[in-house]
Amino acid sequence: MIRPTHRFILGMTLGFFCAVMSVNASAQVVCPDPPNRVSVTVDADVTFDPATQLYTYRYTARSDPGSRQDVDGFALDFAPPLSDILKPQGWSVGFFKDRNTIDWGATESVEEPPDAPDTGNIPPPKFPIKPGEAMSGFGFKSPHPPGPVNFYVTGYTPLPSAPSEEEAELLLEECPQIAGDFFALAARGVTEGPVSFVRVEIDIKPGSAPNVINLRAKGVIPVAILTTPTFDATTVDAFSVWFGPGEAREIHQTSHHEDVDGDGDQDLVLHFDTQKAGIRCGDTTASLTGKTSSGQNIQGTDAIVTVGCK
Ligand SMILES: [Ca+2]
Ligand SMILES: [Ca+2]
Ligand SMILES: [Ca+2]
Repeated sequence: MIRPTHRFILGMTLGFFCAVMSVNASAQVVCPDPPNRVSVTVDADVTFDPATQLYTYRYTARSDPGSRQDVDGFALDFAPPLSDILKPQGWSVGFFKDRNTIDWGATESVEEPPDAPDTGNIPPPKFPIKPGEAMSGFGFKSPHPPGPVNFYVTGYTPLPSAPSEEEAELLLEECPQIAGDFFALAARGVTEGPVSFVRVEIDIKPGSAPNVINLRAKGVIPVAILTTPTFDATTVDAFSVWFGPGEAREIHQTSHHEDVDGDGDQDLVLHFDTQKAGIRCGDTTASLTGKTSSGQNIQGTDAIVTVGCK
């Protein structure tokens, strides 16, 4: 299958270089919307079968009535392996090569009449998720229990056709927001999916609650990993830790031990660049992922309140 990124770039390439019926050959650039003008929630239904020791995950993606595009892509992070993968009618499924993300795409297109003009665009998907509608039929089985995972959605965007290579280049120059990495372009959220992490307790901004994150601030966000009767936070490898959707690294590539919650044991304190953490307006949680010195994956989540939004 073709991943959304590739679908998108393919659309652009075709749009640029195919002969087009253009009535407006002026160099005026009108930027198309990036493929993320969608607001989607994803409900997970998870059941466990003791006989097979497998969890069955079923997803329903619901596009808000205010979405401005039809949803044509849905991707989800997971801990491998997956089996018995399901897809809705007219959708195909694939995986990103360099990360554990499964990717469904509404790849079946509407049939266009044979005499339709060639605009160079990929025809619209036949079975998208339209604004205000929901789609089920995404699913798989996994040996791993549910935990919070990121999902990513894309919207269908017809691209303008450029009558010449120069104007195509101008379009890319003027509209950098329409091309790029799938994970940077896609809208995203958090749902339940298979995780193989040990859950750890974290405290964003130790000593303060609620954890107000000013997204305009150029500062750092302190995050403590707490030591509990079952987890020794001082075993965490600070170099392995990343925080937030932007996967920020510890700003000093170091950490210090401190009893931040005053319960007598040493916790681990890390600092992350606010801007690099990639937290977005309206996010209500932020997560931290890393490894212990013995290689065990860990993940922790804490509540946040965002301010400094436009
Ligand atoms: Ca706090
Ligand atoms: Ca403790
Ligand atoms: Ca402590």
